[in-house]
Amino acid sequence: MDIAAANARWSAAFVDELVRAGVCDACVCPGSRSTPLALALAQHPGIKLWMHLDERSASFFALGMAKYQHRAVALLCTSGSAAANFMPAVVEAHYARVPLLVLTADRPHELRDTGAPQTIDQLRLYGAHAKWFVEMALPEATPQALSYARTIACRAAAEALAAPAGPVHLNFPFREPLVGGAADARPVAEEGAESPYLTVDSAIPAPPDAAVANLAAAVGRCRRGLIVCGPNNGEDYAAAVGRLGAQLAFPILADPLSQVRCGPHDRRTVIDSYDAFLRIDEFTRRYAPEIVLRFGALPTSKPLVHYLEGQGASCRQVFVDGGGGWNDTALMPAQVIHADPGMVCERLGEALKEHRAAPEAAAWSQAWVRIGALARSAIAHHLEALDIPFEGKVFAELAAMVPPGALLFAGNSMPVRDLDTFFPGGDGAIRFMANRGANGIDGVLSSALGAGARAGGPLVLALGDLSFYHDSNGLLAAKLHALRATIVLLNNNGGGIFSFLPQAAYPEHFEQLFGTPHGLDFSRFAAAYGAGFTRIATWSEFRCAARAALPAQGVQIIEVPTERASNVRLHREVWDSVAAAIGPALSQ
Ligand SMILES: Cc1ncc(C[n+]2csc(CCOP(=O)(O)OP(=O)(O)O)c2C)c(N)n1
Ligand SMILES: [Mg+2]
Repeated sequence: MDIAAANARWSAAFVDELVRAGVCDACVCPGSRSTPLALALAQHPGIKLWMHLDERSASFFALGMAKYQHRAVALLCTSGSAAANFMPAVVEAHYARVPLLVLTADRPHELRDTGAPQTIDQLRLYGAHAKWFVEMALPEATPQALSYARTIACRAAAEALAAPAGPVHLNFPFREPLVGGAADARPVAEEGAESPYLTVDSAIPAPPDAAVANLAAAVGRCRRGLIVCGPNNGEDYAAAVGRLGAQLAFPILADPLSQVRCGPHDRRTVIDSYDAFLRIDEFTRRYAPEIVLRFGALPTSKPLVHYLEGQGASCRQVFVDGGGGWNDTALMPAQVIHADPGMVCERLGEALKEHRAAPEAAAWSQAWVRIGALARSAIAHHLEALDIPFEGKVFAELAAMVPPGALLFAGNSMPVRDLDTFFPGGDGAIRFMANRGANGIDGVLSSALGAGARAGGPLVLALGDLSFYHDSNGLLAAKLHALRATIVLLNNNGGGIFSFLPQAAYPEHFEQLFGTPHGLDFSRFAAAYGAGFTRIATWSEFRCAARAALPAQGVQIIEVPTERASNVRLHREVWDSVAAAIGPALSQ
């Protein structure tokens, strides 16, 4: 048997079928064992190849790209520890429901557990984090074997995309010779028809009629209803939920990552400043909901999560999840509806067509909207008067500058929280992203660059210094693939979030264990990767740098130097200003 030809033919059939199933991007890392698949991906005209030198960065790049496009992206590496480097991104893809097609090359079975080089146990390497695992057969060029390769390609793409989307792992053993069959490695379209070898149709379910009727009855009686929109990747239900909130007089507490806070949809009851005013005990005592309709993942805001967890059993909490998941940490009696969120909003709206919000319900909603506006304007006034660098103000400044159609990616730790607190709602359709599946500070740069590589508008990434350092290897992708990005580096020389936590009260080992100052000079990273670099000292310098960076070519890094201890004080001053502004409204 001609092994080289079988490897090439098998890989070409598999890749050809991936393309028919809708895959058009592949992130590939170098190595020998993966050669047949790498060649097939490089030679297929339907595949855009994104070459990466570091598997961890490659996998996060693929994750960001797949997440932005709601489309499966293929990811390939050689055998051994290369495959293990995909683990953090696979974990994030699992929890964030991102369709990743992870292809790992492996030694053939006779070379496993024999001391052969670059050989580890790759079977079910990602454990329960992969939705589906297949140990592929050894390549053969028989019609039946090629049908098998095509079938697996179609099934894998469909499985990765089916709700809840997630990573699929296919392990490919290859025998040598790995090259030499190239003549047969061209796309083998002639072996199949134009359409995919097999199609898989799956859909997110519509809500059961009984659940809608039951909920409509409860909502119809309710005078104090609330909608909470947690992180959700895509604006699929923003219009429907906006309409429902206005119709029912239910305030909508919209996490920026829900895609409901900003956009041209009905935002009359959308509240964007809850993170600041739900810290006020007097407010949370007086404003207790009877029903909460919850969409998306757990909200970013801690005060919001505490508020929801603090509601007693008299509050009916209803979770809507199109992916069949579970997004509740409160362990309270609740109702879960596994159905399409947009459809739930629409069906509920239809069922309550004749319903007119009671005066008490309208007053409840107006009070939330008024207090939300008071909080937002208190924040704006406070920030206006602040002329020193402050991490929160970066997001208010960006809100005034990023154009509709932009992608704003926030790093974990404080950036994503500051985005929540300081980025006001608006008409401009801005896509917000963050890695909130596992909340890691790894892979942020690469995920943003991967998403930005396929985004129509400019990419703005705001992240902390440790997150930047953690994935600085990811910058190479921008150089290799001529990507554009504005990176706002919030440099507080360590982990700023820990200064907000109880650990800060124990100074003896605080800096060593939590603050972790490093003293890195980030301009050197920029120079190494050919990125522009500006360190700002004033807000006018920030605006000037951001204005220049947004339309510029390449990567432009704007460093905002801040200080961890004063950052906590500045945040608390904002919250105090909000409490002072809202106090009179609460005592009325
Ligand atoms: C991979 C990973 N390691 C460790 C953590 C724990 N962690 C959470 S926030 C944080 C500090 C992040 O620092 P930075 O990116 O500078 O943001 P800042 O806290 O200063 O806003 C750490 C280490 C994590 N979330 N992910
Ligand atoms: Mg930091």
